[in-house]
Amino acid sequence: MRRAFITGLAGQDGSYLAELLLARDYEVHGTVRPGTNPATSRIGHLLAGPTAGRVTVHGLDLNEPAGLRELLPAVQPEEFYHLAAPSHVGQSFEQPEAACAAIGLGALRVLEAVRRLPRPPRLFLASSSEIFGRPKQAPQDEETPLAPVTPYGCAMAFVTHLARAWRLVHGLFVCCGILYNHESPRRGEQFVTRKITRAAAAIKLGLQHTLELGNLDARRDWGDARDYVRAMWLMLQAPEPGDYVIASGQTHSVREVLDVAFGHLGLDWVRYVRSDPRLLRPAEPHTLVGNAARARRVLNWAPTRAFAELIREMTDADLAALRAARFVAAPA
Ligand code: F7E
Repeated sequence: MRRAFITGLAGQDGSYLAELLLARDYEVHGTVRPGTNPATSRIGHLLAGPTAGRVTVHGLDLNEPAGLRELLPAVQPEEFYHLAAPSHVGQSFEQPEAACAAIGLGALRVLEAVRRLPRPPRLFLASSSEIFGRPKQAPQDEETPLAPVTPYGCAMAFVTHLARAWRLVHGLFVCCGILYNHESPRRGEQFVTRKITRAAAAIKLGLQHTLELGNLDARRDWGDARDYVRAMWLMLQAPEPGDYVIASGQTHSVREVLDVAFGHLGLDWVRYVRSDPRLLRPAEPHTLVGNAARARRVLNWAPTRAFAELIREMTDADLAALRAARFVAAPA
């Protein structure tokens, strides 16, 4: 049985990746923030039933330098997926030092902990389209120069360079996934797609009356998180390590997310959405759209779910969850 290690096990990507690995007969170890209750997190369902004995959860603060170094020799994974990091770009403007330290030093510690093992596992590092910032070319690929414009993007550029250097200098099998936005019903509620799908559902049920948003004209290349974790796994199965852009290749605006989510529930979003200048960011990247040709060619990877279908699925999931919560909360 192969053994994999995932940092950020209870995140959107960590939980889907754990499902994928368990379905392929792996034993999965992973970290969650100390204080997280795994049973009520996104991996709760994996800790009960048939997969329970194959998942081990480690409460570990990755800002604590020695933690991973001490844990890894006992686990000895064959594959290591580093997914834990602050992921909100807007918040990285408010706390740039904390965000850059957690993202940059977090990845560096992983590289060093892995490198010092007697049999270093294959390593996946999550990078982001934010490294391209305001690129001169669209779509972007693995050769596009890095030009980040956000603290988050700068830190991810550092991670991307680290991966390239450690591969070259230390001969590590390390792959860097340059991931464009990826969403799902498990997306955190602070990200714009989920904020919108949840609000549409809450407004439909009369639980909410308005929705405050920032820049409605922002465009992103949005894909499905389940497709993106499959790409991570494929990268570590390839004969050679490398960097891969993982993207849908199409952009949509925040307005289009509103059209699909509210339209799916028969609502006109113009009646409910208010603009809140506090939600505008000091800088936005431009024309971020990815060319995943290398992943298609080398990994045989292709996205399976299109934008509108994904947003409708997220809206349905939020409607069902809110209905269930209301049913539980209501006295019999
Ligand atoms: O914003 C605009 C906002 O926070 C998307 C992370 O996974 O993808 C994600 O970062 C756009 C931006 O994602 C609101 O200004 C308008 O232009 O959903 P988001 P993001 O910043 O693109 C990249 C690839 C990552 O790597 C990150 O980890 O939507 N927007 N109004 C808003 N965004 C938010 N969050 N909230 C609003 O009210």
